[in-house]
Amino acid sequence: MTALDEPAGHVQVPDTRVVHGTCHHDCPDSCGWHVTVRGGVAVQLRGNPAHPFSLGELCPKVNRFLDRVYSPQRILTPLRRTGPKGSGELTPVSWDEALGEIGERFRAIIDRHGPAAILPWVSAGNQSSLALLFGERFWNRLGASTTSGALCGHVAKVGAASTNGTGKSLDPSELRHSKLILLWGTNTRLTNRHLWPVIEAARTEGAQVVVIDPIRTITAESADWFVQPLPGTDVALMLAMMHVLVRDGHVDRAYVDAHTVGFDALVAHVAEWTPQRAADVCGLDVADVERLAHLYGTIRPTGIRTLIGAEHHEHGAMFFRALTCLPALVGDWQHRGGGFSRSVGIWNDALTDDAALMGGHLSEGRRRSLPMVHMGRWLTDLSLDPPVQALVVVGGNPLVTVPNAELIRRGLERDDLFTVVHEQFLTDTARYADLVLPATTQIEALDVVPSWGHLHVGWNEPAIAPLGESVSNSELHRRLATAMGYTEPELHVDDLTAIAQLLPDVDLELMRKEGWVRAPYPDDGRPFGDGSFPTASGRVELTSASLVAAGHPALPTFAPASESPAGDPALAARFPFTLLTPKQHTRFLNSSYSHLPKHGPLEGEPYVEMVAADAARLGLLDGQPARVWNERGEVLVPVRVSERLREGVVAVPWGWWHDQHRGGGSANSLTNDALTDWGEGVAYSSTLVAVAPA
Ligand SMILES: Nc1nc2c(c(=O)[nH]1)N[C@H]1C(S)=C(S)[C@@H](COP(=O)(O)OP(=O)(O)OC[C@H]3O[C@@H](n4cnc5c(=O)[nH]c(N)nc54)[C@H](O)[C@@H]3O)O[C@H]1N2
Ligand SMILES: Nc1nc2c(c(=O)[nH]1)N[C@H]1C(S)=C(S)[C@@H](COP(=O)(O)OP(=O)(O)OC[C@H]3O[C@@H](n4cnc5c(=O)[nH]c(N)nc54)[C@H](O)[C@@H]3O)O[C@H]1N2
Ligand code: SF4
Ligand SMILES: [Mo]
Repeated sequence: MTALDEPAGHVQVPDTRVVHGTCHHDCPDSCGWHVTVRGGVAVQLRGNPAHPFSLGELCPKVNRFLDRVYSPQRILTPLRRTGPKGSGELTPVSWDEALGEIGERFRAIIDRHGPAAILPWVSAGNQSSLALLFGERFWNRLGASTTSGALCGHVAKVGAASTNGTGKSLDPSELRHSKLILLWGTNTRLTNRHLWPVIEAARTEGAQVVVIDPIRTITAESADWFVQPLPGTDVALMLAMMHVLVRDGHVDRAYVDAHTVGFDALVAHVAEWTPQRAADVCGLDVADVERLAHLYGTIRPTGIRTLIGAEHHEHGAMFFRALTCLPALVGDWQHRGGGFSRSVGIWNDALTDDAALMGGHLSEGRRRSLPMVHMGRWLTDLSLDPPVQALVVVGGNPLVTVPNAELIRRGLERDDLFTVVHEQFLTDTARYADLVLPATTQIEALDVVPSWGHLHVGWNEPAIAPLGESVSNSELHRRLATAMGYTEPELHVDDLTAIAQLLPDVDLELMRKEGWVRAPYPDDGRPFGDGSFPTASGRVELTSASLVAAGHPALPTFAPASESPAGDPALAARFPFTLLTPKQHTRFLNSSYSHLPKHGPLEGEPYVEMVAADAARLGLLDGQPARVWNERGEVLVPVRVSERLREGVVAVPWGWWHDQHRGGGSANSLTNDALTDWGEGVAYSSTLVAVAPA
């Protein structure tokens, strides 16, 4: 059925209503939308013009969201595997049968191995609060293992917190007050499109925009100036900027004396980081290093905007540690529009009681935790005590989204692993499930959506009833609790009650009517306007005793990634290219949409992008099939010759499913599953590959 078709035998009902909701995708914009419903069918989904951040616009993915909702490929009943794992051969079963089987398998595993042998793997396919967090009540009660670290965002937070004592940063909408905007490792026009008008507004007031990225992205194309360092080298660039700030007298000494610790040690440390040294490490002209430092030293206020691109390296936390030293040196936190801006989800903490929603008190002891990123490793490690015997994937497609995917595939192939996937579609991961359970889409379930790109928590009113037998994430976990015979009332509360527990001080009727509630944020726009920082010293820690205690350098320090040309020349002799796998498509949101007919095919097929000089050296022509490989896996993709990269750097776009690549595999068949320096994030971009004609 398509969005505009009425169900068979349906008689047109005159009542048409408009329901407001909030996009659930793991995207900073958390747009507000209006769904027009006629006779129980959603017939139109459009941006809500009153939404304070998205102002009525959605995006090329979600403009066609109803194609997703009413896709003939939607999973609408529980399914049980009938063929080999990975074959995707499944047959419909009832919820009773599916839950009966889960209860039986879980009890047997608990008897033999204990509850820690069961692991929920929850990702942000739906980042609404109930979808993401309510299920934790059940897993706490069960005593299942849990995952630590994250695929996205956590490293930026802990890196920033090691300098400032908190991951809090500037509301990105405050960039309209900046006079210099550094978009450092973020592709705003693609990944955070509703922020672009704010940047354009600052520009009309005279702000300059500089993009710092190893790829000449569409955002770089729109900048006043584009700086293109080699991947993973930015910390060297920051140290040279500090060197110039000191050398040329651009440090705000009064601010530094009052609000930082370790300045003298930093000055000694950066003395060796001449612009020439950084230029050599980053592959930049020394004049460009000087110019960037000069602009930063002389233009107040400067707003530095960054998201996730730079986090996905072995030294991802150090990037944020070093970056957050810069605003303190120039005193930028004093000025409206000065400082640095990452995810602002943390400001919602003043409204949301996540702990109450997750029900930690239901857990009898500490739950074992395994790094989210190391999925392939722990799924294939039978020496773990206990080994993972049951995996429940909710809101994630790890075979496409997690590094070292071929190792994950080997884990998912284990005959003795009981895998349950709660999904809307038969994803690459769901094809390996013993049971696939049908999930609702955002217009079918009540929820609230905290944003990480603006300060509004959005209300999401269900517009239509769940399609088929699909259930929301919260309903799934209520049913799992029933299947296990758990009777604690917290496990069975309805969605509205759970939302009230999450937002104890919010007038929910008002929020429901208006569509959102704004998180508290300083009126004068300055997150650290009073000059105090929640570190041990109460100041910005240019030197950090707590980092030293955790085994890290006291000062911001550059080191090449272990898997990089400078970090391992012997490996680089075999795999000479650094691989980037950025978000590239206007019609994809992470792994969602590439399989839908009005999304995927319009983006063409996945490819490996490289500059003409590299292609010529490899004997490859534009459009010719190439093999891209390393010791973890390979993909076969056509070559796209472009001028967007540096020599020695190639890019394979990410988000496509395995069957959309010739010969299977996907970008993450190649990527490095090393943990970041701290924060247990992913070093996706610390990856070396070889490329040759296929
Ligand atoms: N190589 C490489 N890999 C990356 C990245 C990269 O840049 N390069 N980026 C990383 C980043 S930043 C992120 S955040 C992750 C994202 O990784 P994921 O969170 O795994 O990816 P998504 O595609 O956002 O969502 C996964 C699934 O959630 C399902 N889903 C949507 N709504 C619901 C729901 O309400 N309930 C249930 N049960 N399922 C639902 C969708 O159908 C989809 O299949 O990927 C990471 N992986
Ligand atoms: N259209 C679309 N929008 C999305 C998504 C999507 O899949 N599609 N995903 C959403 C999600 S989950 C997230 S987390 C955000 C992420 O939003 P962004 O962080 O903006 O996106 P990324 O593509 O992960 O990385 C941004 C840039 O970092 C660059 N980069 C990589 N390594 C380095 C480095 O060493 N130094 C520097 N300076 N730059 C580097 C990449 O080349 C890339 O252009 O986007 C969200 N929005
Ligand atoms: S995916 Fe992002 S930009 Fe698109 S509608 Fe959702 S929140 Fe807005
Ligand atoms: Mo993300």
